[in-house]
Amino acid sequence: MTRLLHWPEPRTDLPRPPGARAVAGSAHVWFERLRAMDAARAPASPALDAADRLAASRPVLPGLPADRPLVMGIVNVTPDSFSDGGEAFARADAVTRARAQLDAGADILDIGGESTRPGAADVPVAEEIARTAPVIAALRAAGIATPISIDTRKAVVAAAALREGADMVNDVAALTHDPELGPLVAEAGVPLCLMHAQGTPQTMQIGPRYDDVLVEVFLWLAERMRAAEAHGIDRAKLIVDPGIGFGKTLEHNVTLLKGLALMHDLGAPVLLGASRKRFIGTLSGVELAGARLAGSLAVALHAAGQGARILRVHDVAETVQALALWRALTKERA
Ligand code: 7PJ
Repeated sequence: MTRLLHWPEPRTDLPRPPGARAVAGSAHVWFERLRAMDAARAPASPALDAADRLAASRPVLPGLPADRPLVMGIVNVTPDSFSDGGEAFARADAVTRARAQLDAGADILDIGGESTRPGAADVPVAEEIARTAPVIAALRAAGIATPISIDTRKAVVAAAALREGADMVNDVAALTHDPELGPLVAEAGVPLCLMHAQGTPQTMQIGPRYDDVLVEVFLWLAERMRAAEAHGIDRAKLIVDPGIGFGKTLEHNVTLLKGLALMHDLGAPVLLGASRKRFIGTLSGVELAGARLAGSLAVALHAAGQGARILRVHDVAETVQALALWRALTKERA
C-alpha cells in the first residue's frame, strides 16, 4: 500500500470558522482544509482519521507548553563555528551565553561541540565530550533545570551529556552516523530529533539533487522514524526536522519552508533550524552571518505560522520578543 501524504493548509487569520482544527495542538495555527496526495503528488481522498492525526497535540518534553512554538537556544562550544567564531570556544563563555539565553526566555538549550557547517572537519570524540559535558555539568551545578539537548551524531558524546543531565538528543544524521546512538537513546528513554541531510557535512553542498525535495525529505524522515522505532525508541519521543541547508540549494530550502506544514503528517513535533543560515544571506544580500538577525526572524515567524513546534535559534531574546507579538496577534481569545 502506498503511503498517502496529508497536507493541512495552515492559517493564522481570525476569526476562525466553526470547523477549524488546531495544527498539531497549536493555540495559534489552524486548518480547515487538507489535501491528500500520493508520493507522485497524484491527488487522493484524505484518510478518515487524517484530520484527527494532524490536529493532535505533540508534547516535546514534560513541563514544556504544547500549544505554542518553543525556542531552542544554540550554544556552540566550537572554535570554528561559522557564526560565533573562536570566541565561543571557551567553556566558561558557553556557560555565560547559555545563562543569558535562559534569562532571555529560551525553553531548551542545544549544546553542540562539533560544527556541522558545510565542509567542516570531523572533531575527535574525546574533544567533543570535553567541549560539551562540562558545560552541561556546570549548568546543572548552578541549579539550572531547563531542558538541555545535546547536538551530536555520536553515542559516546550523547552518553556523556545524558550522564551530566541532558534531557534529549539532537542528531543531524538521524541515526545514520553511529550505529550505537539508536540503542543508547532507546535505553535512556529520551526524546530524539531526527534531522534530514543529503550527504555528510563534508560533501552535502556539492550539487545536492532531488526530484521532489518536499516529498523526498518527508519519506526519508518517515523511514528514519521507522529505523528509530526498530531500535526500541518510542514513536512519541521523536521530533522531525527537514534540515535547512544540509544538502540543499537555495531553491530546495525555500520549497521546504513553504511546504513545512506537510511534515506534520509524520505525526511528530516539527523542529526548524534556519537561524543565520546561508540562504538568508543569499536572499537578502547580507554576507555576514552575524548580520542576518532580521532575516532569521522573518523565517522563524514563517515557520511558526506553519505550525513548527521548536525553533532552533542563535538570537533568543529577539526571537522570544517576535514570537510574543505573533502569539498575541494570532491567539483567538486574548
Ligand atoms: C541544525 C542543527 C538544524 C537541527 C545545526 C547551524 C548549523 N540541528 N544543527 N537542525 N543546524 N536539529 O546551526 O547553522 O537545522 S548546525
